[in-house]
Amino acid sequence: MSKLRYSGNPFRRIKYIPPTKEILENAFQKAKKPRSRKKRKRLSREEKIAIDEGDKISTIAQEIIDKFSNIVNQFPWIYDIHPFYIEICDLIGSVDKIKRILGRVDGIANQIREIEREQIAKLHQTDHPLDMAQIRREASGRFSSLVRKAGGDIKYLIRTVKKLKTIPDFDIYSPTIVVAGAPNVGKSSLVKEISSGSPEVGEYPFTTKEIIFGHRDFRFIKVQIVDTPGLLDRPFKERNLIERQSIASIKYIADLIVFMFDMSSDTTITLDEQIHLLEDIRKEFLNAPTIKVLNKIDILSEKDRVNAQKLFEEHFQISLKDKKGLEQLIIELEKNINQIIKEEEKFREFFNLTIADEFISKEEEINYDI
Ligand SMILES: Nc1nc2c(ncn2[C@@H]2O[C@H](COP(=O)(O)OP(=O)(O)O)[C@@H](O)[C@H]2O)c(=O)[nH]1
Ligand SMILES: [Mg+2]
Repeated sequence: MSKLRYSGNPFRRIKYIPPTKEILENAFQKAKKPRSRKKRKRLSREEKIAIDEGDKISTIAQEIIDKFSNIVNQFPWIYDIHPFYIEICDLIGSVDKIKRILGRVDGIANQIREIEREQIAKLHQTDHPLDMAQIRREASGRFSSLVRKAGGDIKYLIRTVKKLKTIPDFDIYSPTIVVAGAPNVGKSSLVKEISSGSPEVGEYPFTTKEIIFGHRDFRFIKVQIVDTPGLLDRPFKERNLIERQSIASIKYIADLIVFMFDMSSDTTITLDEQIHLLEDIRKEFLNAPTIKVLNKIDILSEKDRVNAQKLFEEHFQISLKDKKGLEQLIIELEKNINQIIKEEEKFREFFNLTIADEFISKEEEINYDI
């Protein structure tokens, strides 16, 4: 992927979309104020009135055109939006509908310009002040009905943008670790433990589900850590369309999956089901390597831990409660992140760097105090 213009949530750049009622009110209000009066002394009364009425028409037209153009210009250019945000945008509303609406809004601005021209031409064809006022009123009427026609469209934009802005600011040029596993295994605890600062809780606005974003600097690489409660914790076949689509959007940002197991009596789904869930996630997130983590070893018997060795093969055993095993896990995360940065073109291009191998193989010298 070539470099995109926006990092973070591209919809947050949209500052304000005024409702059509406000656009009209402001435009008419502005037209009430008299324009400059210079160089008018030698003109006849009729000529002055024609100029005034023409000014009013142009002021209203210009105000409406400015507002409509501003709406269109505030939207990020579709080719500059990361697929993660496109996918979510399609869940919240419809990317196609937004495109069509912006096209219509742009079209209306052009029509307003056209009406302005027509009505001003008419002004010059009469010498009667009453006719002139009538021509201006006719212009106002035509502007109003055109703008009102866009009312529903603009309302849709306002509503959709409000929701779009609640999506977290995700940095598309930072590698992302996604934490998955059954409910209650300790996903949120892990994100909290390994993030610096407190994770940001955002929303997937189309469901009641949230998305939790944390960050951690692995030396000079800023990594995002994501927890998606209620999304990556149940078998995929049980999901509805919206949840499946949400998972599809996460696929675009997941570079590394941490899958957590719980063998304690806390567990909400059986170990077999947890293993199935992992298989599901592996299938779904084909391009992201998975690191398996067994949590809560503080309340596991030695027998369980030995069993886990057989069951999960290569995996990490930790206790978030006792802060055990975290150093090794973090070293493994960093190793994987370095590898991903080296291999993934999107990061290589952005960082524009070649990480020297000797830099990567020095983990043992670093103090992983957390
Ligand atoms: N005994 C023990 N409890 C833990 C450990 N990690 C998390 N928990 C508890 O497990 C419960 C669920 O943790 P949470 O992080 O919310 O899990 P999530 O649902 O996967 O996000 C909480 O009550 C935690 O305090 C651990 O290492 N040992
Ligand atoms: Mg949680």
